[in-house]
Amino acid sequence: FFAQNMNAQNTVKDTVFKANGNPIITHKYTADPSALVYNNKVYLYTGHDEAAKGKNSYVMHDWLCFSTTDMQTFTEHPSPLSVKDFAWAKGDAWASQVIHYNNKFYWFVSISHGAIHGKSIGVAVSDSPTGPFKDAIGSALITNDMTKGTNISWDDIDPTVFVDKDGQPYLFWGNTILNYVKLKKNMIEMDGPMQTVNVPKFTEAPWVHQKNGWYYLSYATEFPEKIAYAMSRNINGPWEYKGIINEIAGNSNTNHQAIIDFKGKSYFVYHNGALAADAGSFHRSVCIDYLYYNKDGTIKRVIMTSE
Ligand code: FUB
Repeated sequence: FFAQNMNAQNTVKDTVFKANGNPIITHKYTADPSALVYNNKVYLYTGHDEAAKGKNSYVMHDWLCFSTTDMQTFTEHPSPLSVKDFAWAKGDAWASQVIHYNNKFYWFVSISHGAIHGKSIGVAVSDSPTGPFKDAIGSALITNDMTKGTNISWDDIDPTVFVDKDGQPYLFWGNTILNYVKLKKNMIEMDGPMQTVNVPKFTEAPWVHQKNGWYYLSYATEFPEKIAYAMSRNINGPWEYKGIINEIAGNSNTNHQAIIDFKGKSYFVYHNGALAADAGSFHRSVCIDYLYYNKDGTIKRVIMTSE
């Protein structure tokens, strides 16, 4: 299943590792992946595009969970979290991430607030990576009222949590403006002031990971979206922009990535609109390709594969 082809521009092509090829989930439309490595498994958490055929807007009611031991066969677990689990919210199960911390699993979600205009960040918690999850706060962690940096109602979306070497968790999130804040070790309260990160042409979908002493901040840039990234020696920056990781995701305007290492290999998890000819921006599908680093820590371009 595996072939690799590097060209002069330092790109990697033809990375194939799944029995059924990309997209990896074909019985449902899946979007906004996040991935968690835990106990020799990868847990893949996704959004769920349910718009009727031909409807050009997001219809997203719940989040999905899959696991794999080999990155080839993915097992779906019963839908572990939905908008209904947040009594204060009213809809829109947008991008999310699950993080393992102090023997609990915290699911940070983007969701529309029922009383406050705009999108918010909520948190659910479970003792198991597959749930059941329950609302950890009973209200939003971040609302549109707290961050008035833009005129848009969807600027408080796309949470990603990174735990630094000293155990300190950080929440990054945003659209147009990239915010971050320290979290208390209970994961459900802020521990200090909200700050912003200045990276070029930030649209949304931040993801923070660390490898070989470098911190990586990848994000969706421009619109239609590509995934770009910056590197730093410190979680608080300064972040140095390093370029594009992958191009516009075919016929999907959005792109949304997770980056993990598992069993000695690095993976780029993302979505595109490639499941059906008429799929596209509101009928997205999660894909996975290998990710390769250069000796200086920079990331080689991912060329999306369908194999
Ligand atoms: O899926 C809804 C929104 O589209 C997500 O929150 C963004 O990252 C973009 O993928």
